[in-house]
Amino acid sequence: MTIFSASIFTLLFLGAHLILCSCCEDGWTEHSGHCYYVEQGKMTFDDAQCACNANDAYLVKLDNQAETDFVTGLLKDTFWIGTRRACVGGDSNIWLMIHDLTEATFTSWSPHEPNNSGGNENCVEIRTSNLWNDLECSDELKSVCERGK
Ligand SMILES: [Ca+2]
Ligand SMILES: [Ca+2]
Repeated sequence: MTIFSASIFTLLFLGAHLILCSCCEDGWTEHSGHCYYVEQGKMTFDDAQCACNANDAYLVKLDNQAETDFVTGLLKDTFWIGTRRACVGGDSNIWLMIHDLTEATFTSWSPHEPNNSGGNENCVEIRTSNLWNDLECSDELKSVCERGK
C-alpha cells in the first residue's frame, strides 16, 4: 500500500467515525446532535445550573416535543429544566431559556400552570406527566444537562 492510499484509507476511516459515532462522553446520551446527562442528585435550580456549567453544559433547553419526549425517557421523575421567569415586574408571565436568555417559544405547561403559587415560583420543573410546572427555585430536584457534541 502506498503512503498515499494509506492516507486516503485513514481519512475515510476518520470520516466514517465522525459521522457514525455519537461523540458523547461516557455517561452522556446523544440525541439529534446534542449530548444529555442525567443528574440524580437533588439540587436547587441555581446549583443544578452551576453543576451543568461545570461540565461545559447547561440545564436542558427543551426546544420541541421530540426533545421533550427524548429527555423524559431518560428520567422518570420530576426534574429541573433550563427555563425560568423573566425578572420583569416580579410577576411576569414571560419565560426565558436560561442557556441563551431567549423567550421560550416552545412550552408544555400542566393544566392550571404556571400558577405562581405563593408568589415565588420562578423556575420550571418537568412533572412525571411530562408537563411543566412553575416551582420555587430553592426546591431541590434532579436535573438534566445538555450540550452540543
Ligand atoms: Ca435543546
Ligand atoms: Ca406552580
